[in-house]
Amino acid sequence: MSSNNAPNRKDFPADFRWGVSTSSFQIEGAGREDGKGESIWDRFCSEPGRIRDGSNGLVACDHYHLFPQDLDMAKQLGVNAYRFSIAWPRILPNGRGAVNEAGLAFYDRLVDGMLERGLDPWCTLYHWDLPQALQEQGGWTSRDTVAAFLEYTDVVTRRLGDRVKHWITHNEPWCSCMMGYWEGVHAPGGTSLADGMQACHHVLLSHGQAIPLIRKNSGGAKVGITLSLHPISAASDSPEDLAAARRHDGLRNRWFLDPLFGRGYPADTLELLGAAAPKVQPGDLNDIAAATDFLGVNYYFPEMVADDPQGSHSPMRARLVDREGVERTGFGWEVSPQGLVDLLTRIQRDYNPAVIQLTENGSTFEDVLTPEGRVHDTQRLSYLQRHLAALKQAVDAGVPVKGYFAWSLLDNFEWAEGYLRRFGIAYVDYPTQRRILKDSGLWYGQFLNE
Ligand code: IFM
Repeated sequence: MSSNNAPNRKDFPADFRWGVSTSSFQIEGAGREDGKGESIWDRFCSEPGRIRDGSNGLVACDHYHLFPQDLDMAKQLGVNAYRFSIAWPRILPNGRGAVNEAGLAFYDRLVDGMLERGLDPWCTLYHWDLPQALQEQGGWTSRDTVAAFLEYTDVVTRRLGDRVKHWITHNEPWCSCMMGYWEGVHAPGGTSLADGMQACHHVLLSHGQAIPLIRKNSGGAKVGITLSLHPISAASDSPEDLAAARRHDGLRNRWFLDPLFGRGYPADTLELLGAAAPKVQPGDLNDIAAATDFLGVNYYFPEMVADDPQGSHSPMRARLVDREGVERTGFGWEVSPQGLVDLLTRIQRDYNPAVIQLTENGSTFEDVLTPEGRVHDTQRLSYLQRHLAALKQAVDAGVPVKGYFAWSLLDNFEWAEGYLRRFGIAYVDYPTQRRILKDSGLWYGQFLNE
């Protein structure tokens, strides 16, 4: 099953963290159980045409009820860390105010289940399922949502902070804000650039302001944020394309990294945004730059861009160009293990974080369940092996990556694509909810148990 140049676990430092990654809305289901409130994704799914297969997250992988077997499977794989997220509307069904004890009790059970199995819980506070009640008041475009996030963070970290010692404030602000408030493809479906930028600012602010609170409630915890980042190249060596690549990098990567690392928003990007730039209050940038313990990086694919003088695709006057003749995933994303090396070395060179955690990496392909009950996902297996080899290359080059979390343990609800895209290393047969480790999952288990 394993190719000749597949890496070996022993090639990595002995204390390297090996995990799997999941998120609440994508797997939990139990959408209307035990007092859970409505989230923006519940609402988005109910709007015709938003989700490609017309599905929703009401049942998903039914992890809410089946989590013991999912944790068993993670343990059996041999991972030592399990990344999950909390559904804010389970805890505070109206976003603020009344706390739903049943929601907290579920995460008690989940976290205790991890600890019983020797899995270190890595908790993401926000993986996109904002309470709909807060959206009614503007969602992340409203500064009040920052205060609401702090209230929610306080409740969760006071309850779980004795057992959870790794916290991620936000997952991929680009997706929750830009795809959700500007590009209109994610909940809540907004289409205003200014709203997207304002939402981003509030998300980053809520991250920074949550850090001291988490540290207070969870003694000794390690805290960070996870960004979706892309290595970016120019479509040609022309000065125009090179400048477009730099501009695109400004919005895609530097917009998040610069303020988190204390440099404020990039001046070139701010200038191009013009009136769409966010409103920033005195002290905000200082809060956003709160010291963290690690930077979470999610890597999927590189981007190539060309000059777009009319700015018809982006305010950065850059348009995405498909590199020809390259391997692609089922989503059409370019497969580039070298992109991972390039990205990690660039982050180290330009920002020098003390610790990087690769909190997501994975691929979607058409999977076939054979009559014998196997899934021979050769392409995903190869993707995994080659990205681990690239990771080793980065570690050997001195990049301080300390952990890898495969996205995802299970096939799940892939947002606007519904259940059409399978990212799991375990196949989920949705009608029966049976889980079947794919060849990629079986190999990951072998690798981990070497
Ligand atoms: O499924 C998503 C996840 O929720 C966030 N990162 C990217 C994954 C694949 O698209």
